[in-house]
Amino acid sequence: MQAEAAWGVRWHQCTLPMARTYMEVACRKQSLVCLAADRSTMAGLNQLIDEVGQYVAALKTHVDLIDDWSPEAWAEFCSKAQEADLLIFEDRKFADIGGISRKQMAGVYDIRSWSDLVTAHLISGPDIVDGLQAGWGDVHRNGGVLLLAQMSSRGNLLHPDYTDKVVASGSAHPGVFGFIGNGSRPEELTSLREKVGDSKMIWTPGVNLAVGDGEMGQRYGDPRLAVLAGSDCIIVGSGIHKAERPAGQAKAYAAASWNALLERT
Ligand code: 5BU
Repeated sequence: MQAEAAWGVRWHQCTLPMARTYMEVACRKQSLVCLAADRSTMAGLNQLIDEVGQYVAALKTHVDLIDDWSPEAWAEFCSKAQEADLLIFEDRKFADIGGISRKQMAGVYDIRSWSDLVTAHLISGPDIVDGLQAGWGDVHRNGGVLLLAQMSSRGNLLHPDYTDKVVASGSAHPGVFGFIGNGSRPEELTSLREKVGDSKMIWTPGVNLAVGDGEMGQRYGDPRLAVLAGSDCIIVGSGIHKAERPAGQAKAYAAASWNALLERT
């Protein structure tokens, strides 16, 4: 299916190159799933690509939680992800001033050289987005920033007035790919979508086919309801990587999210 037909108004208004790339990958895979690949070994991560790569559009990583990380093993993992037509999204949650965020894109992990997307808090002000974009620019690559407008965990401090300020500032910035919204609460997502309009993505963690409370304050909402409320990508971790049969679960999340997109459009 053509991306324009599947995404409707979002395709027309969300013109950032990385957003268009994502929407096309999602169409090829018929999946709005970003797998939160929270495995702590390189073998575990590579296995996930083999098992579920065909059912997901992006991989979300936490590069600093891997026990046996090495630059060579990571480079291999990233090429494997590219071959499987997956965007790579490092959920680094940058939060420092612009100049330091730029430097943090380099360093041991060299996030700027392999990430297509990263997350950032706007707590330090809007220059963080320029810093992160400068980081990609330093290695002549393009990338997009997802700003945390909401979080899925209980008791978080991203209150509605803070969300409004993040949306107002981020919506105007071409380096902002979109916003993280709370996938566990469709009503919060509906109101976030109203504020954001159609020109930016909303990606949502806190999604699971088994809704309710998760470990350590995590909360889960239903994938279909998240997409109908305005989410453009459901971020699913343990629902897939801890399942007995990850491929079967990934397929189910892909179908739920893709059918909901078609229903929404
Ligand atoms: P889970 O296993 O589906 O609960 O994994 C959720 C992932 O999304 C995990 O990697 C978190 O770091 C990430 N996450 C989240 O759960 N909630 C948030 O608000 C943000 C990220 Br931002």
